[in-house]
Formats: sequence, structure tokens, C-alpha cells
Amino acid sequence: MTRYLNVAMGQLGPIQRSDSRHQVVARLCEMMREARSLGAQLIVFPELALTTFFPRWYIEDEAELNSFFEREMPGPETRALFDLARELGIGFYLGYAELTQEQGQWMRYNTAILVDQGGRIVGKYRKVHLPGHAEHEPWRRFQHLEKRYFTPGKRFDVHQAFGGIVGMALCNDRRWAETYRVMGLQGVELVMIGYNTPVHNAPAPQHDDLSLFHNQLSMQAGAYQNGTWVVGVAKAGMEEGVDSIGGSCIIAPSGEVRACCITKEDEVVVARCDLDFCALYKQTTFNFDLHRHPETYGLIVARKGVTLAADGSPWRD
Ligand code: CDV
Repeated sequence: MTRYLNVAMGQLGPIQRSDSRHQVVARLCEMMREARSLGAQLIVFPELALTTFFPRWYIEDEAELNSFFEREMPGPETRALFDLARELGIGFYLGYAELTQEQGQWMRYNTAILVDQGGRIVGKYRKVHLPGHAEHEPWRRFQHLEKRYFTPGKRFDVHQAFGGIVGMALCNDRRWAETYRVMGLQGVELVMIGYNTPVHNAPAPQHDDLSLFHNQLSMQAGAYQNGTWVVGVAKAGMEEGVDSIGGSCIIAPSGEVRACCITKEDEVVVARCDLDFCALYKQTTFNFDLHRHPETYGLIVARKGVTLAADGSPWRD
């Protein structure tokens, strides 16, 4: 029997700083209901979907910073999402800021969880590629302090769930080929990626006009080169004076866009994803066993950045 999975994008419009968790969770619940009524078995929400995108501010007060984080999941405000998921029989992916204790030390992560149709957490992912900067840089129109506020995650795991092999990533991860390939090597069939991408890129404003193009380009390449579905979901629109792209889309293993959102507001769009369609790519052009040459790829893990000799020529080990 063909393994169809009906997946919804739960794109969010902006969340302002004054919006309460209660208000945001109510929006998410409404989208969950809509998704289920459209036949979805799983809804994918954006990165940091419970609050405004707070890394845009340099926040010195610990208590204020921590107010954007969740200490437990589900917590008092988010439990409604889990209860509704169980009631409706729909799973969800949710991005949020995680505050947790490890060996007596408080740690902050940019996290996503996967919750099954019974309301159980079946996977957790902590963002690996944290963009931006760690110090206050007042020359920017707005800050992007992910490197200050979060510790990078360490793994790209996949999970057996929703009738297939699924994986998670967050925002900037989608621009890196390694993200998809590490999951591709574990047989991933559906990669979920929530994002917050400002239109304006302070270090490279020349890219601003290409923001939507780069968004789609990265996810299409990742999908095709690994024979997997990719579901990319934005928090979009004008949030606290900063405009972020929409462009949420579901991409097939062929690299084709299967469905996309057309607004920068709360929007639900559902697509039927045939997980068996992945095999058409995984067993032919991208049959890793037949065609990859890992013995030639050593530099990918041996080197972090480009290494050149003093005269600018390529460095040979
Ligand atoms: N939240 C993100 O990771 N945003 C980055 C921006 C800063 C470029 C992104 O890759 O979309």
C-alpha cells in the first residue's frame, strides 16, 4: 500500500512582543483544527513559534531574556496544543526556545519537537547552525543574536514516525548541504524546517532581493539530492518593524514545489506526500550505495573552513 502522508504547513504571520503565549497558542490551535479539517495528519509550525523573534534585540536582563524561553514542554501554556493534537489525532512540529538544566548548568537551545497523533513527543532537535553574532553590533538595523543566546545542537537524528523516516532542522540549517545529507544517509523521507528569515541581511544587503529565491533554492536542492520531501514553514511578515519572508513550501523528492503559501499571515496549506516517491530517487540517481565515494570526501569533516597556503594557493595536507 502506498504510504501517503497528508502534511500541513502552519505558516504564522508576525508575533509582536506584546502578544501573550496564550494568544499565540490559540492561533496555533486554530490552525491545527483547520489542518485536520483539511485532512492533515501532521502540521509543521515555524521556528521560535511561541514568541516574537527575540534575537533581534540585545537583552542584558537575564529574567527578561528567560521570559522568551520554555522551561518545560508541555508547560502550562503549551499543554493545550498537546491536548488538541490528541483530541484531533494530528501530529505537529513546533519550534521554541528551550531553557534546560544540564549537570547543574542552565543551557539555552533553539529547539524543535515532533509530537505524534497521540500527543506524545517522539523527537527533539536542537539547532546546529546558529547564524548571526554574539556581541552587540549597534551598526545593524536590528540584531541577530542567536550565537549569544543559544548553544549549538550536536545531532541530526531521524525518527520512525508517521509511517516513514522523518527528520527536523531549523532555519539556517536549510542552507547547508550537510544538514540534508546527514539525514539522507539515515534514509530520511521527510525533513521539517521552521524558519524566521528577515528580508534584510545586514552583512550582505545585496542578498535582500534574493531572500525568497535562496530559501527555495536551498530546500529544493536538499530535497532532490537526497530523494526526500522537505517542508519549510515561515514565521512571516512585519514583526516589530522587521519584515520577514514568507515562501513556506512543500518540496517533493523530485525537487519540484508541491504546494506553497501565498500570504505573509497565518495560513494553512495541505499537500499529500507520497513517501514511497522517495525511492524513485533514492534507488536511482541518488543511490548512495552505488554512486557515492566517501573515500574522497574526507575534507568535509576534516576541515571547518577554507584552508589556503600563505600565497593564496590551495593548501595540500
Ligand atoms: N533564524 C535564522 O536562522 N535566520 C537566518 C538569517 C539570519 C539569514 C536564515 O538563515 O534564514
